[in-house]
Amino acid sequence: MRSFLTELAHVAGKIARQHFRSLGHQATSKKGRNDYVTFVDRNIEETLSVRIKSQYPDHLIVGEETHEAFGDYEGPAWIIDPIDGTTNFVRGIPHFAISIAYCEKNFEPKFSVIYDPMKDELFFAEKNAGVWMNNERIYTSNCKTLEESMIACAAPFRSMDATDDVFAIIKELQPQIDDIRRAGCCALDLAYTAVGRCDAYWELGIWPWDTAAGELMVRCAGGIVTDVRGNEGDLLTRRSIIAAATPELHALLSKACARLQPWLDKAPYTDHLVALQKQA
Ligand code: LIP
Repeated sequence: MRSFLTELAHVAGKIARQHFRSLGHQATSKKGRNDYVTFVDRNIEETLSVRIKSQYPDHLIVGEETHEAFGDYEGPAWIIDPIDGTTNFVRGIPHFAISIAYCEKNFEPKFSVIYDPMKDELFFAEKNAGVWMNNERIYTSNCKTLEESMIACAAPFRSMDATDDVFAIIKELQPQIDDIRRAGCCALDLAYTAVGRCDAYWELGIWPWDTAAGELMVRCAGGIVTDVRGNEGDLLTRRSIIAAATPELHALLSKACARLQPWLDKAPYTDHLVALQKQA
């Protein structure tokens, strides 16, 4: 599985590199406010789906651009983000990634890969085994306090309703921590938390394809991942995330982010994959 995932990541990365900084405006369309999709996203997702289906015809594929109906499906599934950080990609900022998670059953990731094609960094995780960056075993930092922490996060960019709460959290945190980063690629925020470049990451508004691969990575590297209410499971309904290097830092960050909890009961955060499927 490791070599298959690595091959998928490299094939996808090659396509992304070929088209980086060569997209005209016509090549970009918007699914919503600040929600870009390019033919490159679609091309990569299609290429990955064809390769996966030729090897595993019965497996389900849940991709950012196209997802099959899954009903009560509990079998093997692949969760794919062909380009996480599409806005960076479209603007020529070399910080985006291909994110692929393989779930053997119940949508619980067992293997995952995140590939940054511009820096040629490949992060691979296997449940109960560990995480590697370009074949080197990696671990989260041992950071337990806010004072020493570098914390990745996101500013609201599609739905703006929670903006005041998100910036209130940043305002409270910033004087207490080392610094924040808003780099625009959830998958790499999680990979960087796994490798100890960042100590934690939080965001409201994520989708399973943004987080599936990276969640496994942070856990396998020794960290903790939940939503803003402290729930660990339910990948398919997750719309928020707090990932941290240690339980201590996770607890401090969860407390700081508590004001986000009520948003999970409000639109658009009540939209999640299971709910959307029921509406369809
Ligand atoms: C998104 C980024 C965004 C980040 C999200 C997600 P997508 O990628 O653009 O900055 O906050 O978590 O990673 O969905 O546009 O490829």
